[in-house]
Amino acid sequence: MLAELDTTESAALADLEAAGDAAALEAWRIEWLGSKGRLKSLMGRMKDVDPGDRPAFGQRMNAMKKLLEAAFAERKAAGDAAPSGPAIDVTEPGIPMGLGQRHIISRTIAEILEVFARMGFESATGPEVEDEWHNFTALNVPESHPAREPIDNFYLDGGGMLRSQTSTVQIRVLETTPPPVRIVAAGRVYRPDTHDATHFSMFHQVEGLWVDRGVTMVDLKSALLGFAHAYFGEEAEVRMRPSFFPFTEPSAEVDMKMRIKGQWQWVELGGCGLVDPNVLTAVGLDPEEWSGFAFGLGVERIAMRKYGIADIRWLFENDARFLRQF
Ligand code: FA5
Repeated sequence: MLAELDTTESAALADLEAAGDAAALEAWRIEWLGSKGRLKSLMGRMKDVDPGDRPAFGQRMNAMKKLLEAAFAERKAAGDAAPSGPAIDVTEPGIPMGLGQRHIISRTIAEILEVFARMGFESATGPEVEDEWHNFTALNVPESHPAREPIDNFYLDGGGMLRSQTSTVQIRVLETTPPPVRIVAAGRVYRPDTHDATHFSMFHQVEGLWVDRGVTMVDLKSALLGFAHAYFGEEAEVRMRPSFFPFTEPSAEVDMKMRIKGQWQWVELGGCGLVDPNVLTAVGLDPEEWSGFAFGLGVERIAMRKYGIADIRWLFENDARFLRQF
């Protein structure tokens, strides 16, 4: 008889487990714990039990009743917390997974590097956390130069700085690679500029450097023109305006004529020039033997012109609706 109670208890628990909703739970309570339920009728069989076994039977029945009541209370509490009905409708269509894509700036960089690769420029990189030697001193920017002012740079506690230009890579490459070198280096640079439609405090530049024997302004202009034609179309033009950079002599601003909303306009893209003899000397090269050109272009400006983006800030707001267009 006691063994039979074990089987009954297991059956009751299995039934409780199978009760799938509130109505089934209530039906289970009535069937097992109700006033005319199965536990009550089992108690009624006490008279059939040997008088000596009755205390043990009574104790077992009480234990089973407590257990089933506790199990029921637990299930009911869980059911009250959960929403009624099945938790998920497996027949509903799922949420479509959007396919990601490269950011427009990453794509623009890849496109620019590819054009220069076809002109024989290898891709080089340098660190974004730099020292003042690579960002300024070796680039012929003296200690007293205003470009080194703390207000115009992100200096780091404990020394070093976030590079303010990719010209650092010119030095890094020339320090480790004997000429001739012909490289392009793309990457992030940082300046505490106030954000507006054309300025951001983090942006990207593409640096170009060719050091060889007998490199002239003609080579510089034809490399930039070659890029402009390949990237913006055969009608694109390049113009140089005299300018000043400590690390090039002569120096120029480079403009490209581009079609913007159907109108051809001159757009400034960056700086360029022939590598200053002091820079060659700083990296241990003889300026009588070697010469070179360098340029540094703003990637955002190129992307904005190419894709008709009016405000640089839109590029970095991470609004997928905007970025998905490109
Ligand atoms: C330079 O950074 C020089 N290193 C370029 C150079 C390289 C000259 C090699 C000679 C030889 P500049 O500060 O003008 O130059 O910046 C170059 C380009 O970066 C600008 O023409 C512009 O396109 C872009 N740029 C500069 N500041 C910002 C900014 N805050 N936000 C977005 N683009 C910027």
